[in-house]
Amino acid sequence: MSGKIEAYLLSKIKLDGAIHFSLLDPEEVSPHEASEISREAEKAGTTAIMVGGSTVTDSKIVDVTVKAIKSSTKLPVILFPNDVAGLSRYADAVWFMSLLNSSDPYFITGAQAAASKLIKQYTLEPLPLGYIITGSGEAAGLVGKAKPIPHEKPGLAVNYALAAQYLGMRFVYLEAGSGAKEKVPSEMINLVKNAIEIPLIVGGGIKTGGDAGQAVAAGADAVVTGTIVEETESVENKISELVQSIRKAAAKRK
Ligand code: 1GP
Repeated sequence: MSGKIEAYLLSKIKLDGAIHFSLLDPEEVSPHEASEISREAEKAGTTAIMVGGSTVTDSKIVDVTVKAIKSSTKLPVILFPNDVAGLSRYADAVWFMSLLNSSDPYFITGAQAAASKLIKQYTLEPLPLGYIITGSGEAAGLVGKAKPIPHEKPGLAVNYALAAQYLGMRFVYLEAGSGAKEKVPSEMINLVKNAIEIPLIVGGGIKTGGDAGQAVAAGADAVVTGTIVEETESVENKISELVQSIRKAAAKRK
């Protein structure tokens, strides 16, 4: 059963061709910074704010961050949890994600079972997502005990992405890891996009409009950036650069 955040995301993808998500790590930005960044990100045309980090252990920090974001923007807040502690009742939705290429069942179905009642109680909209870690994987790969898919083996990513679709998941996320030096390669994005019918999200190491445009030209329906938004002087200018480049690349694809 799909809800209103999913409908909103799908309609924005239809309208703009491809979309941008701003990811904020509650352990890296203060609630005040999160609220300022989100305000500027909304002006610049980001579609939603994602909140999460690989090492969150206290949900209170997620609560205060989400509340701060909610006070400054009307954009939906979608949780991107590393574990049950990544949940907050103040968000709109949660990527209900399974790390498909983890070597530990906890990250495939265990954490999901542990979190499910809380998600219901908090009335968070679950967005079923197949999460696939590639390349260096960075902290997400280590924490999630992933066996990251080598960038030179794009066909393996297709196998997982198709499996995600056949399991009924409604989004696929190809993740190179936050701060990755090597982004998900275009060939991998392209092969996965051509194989699946559900929206494809790409993230990890994307820093410029050029990087984001390249991912969309290869087939990404959504691009996530985290680190660059935290590092940049002018969030509005940087996100605007990313969003414009994403829309341009999507328009060329049509
Ligand atoms: C991490 O894909 C996201 O989960 C974003 O990565 O921090 O490198 O933008 P960056």
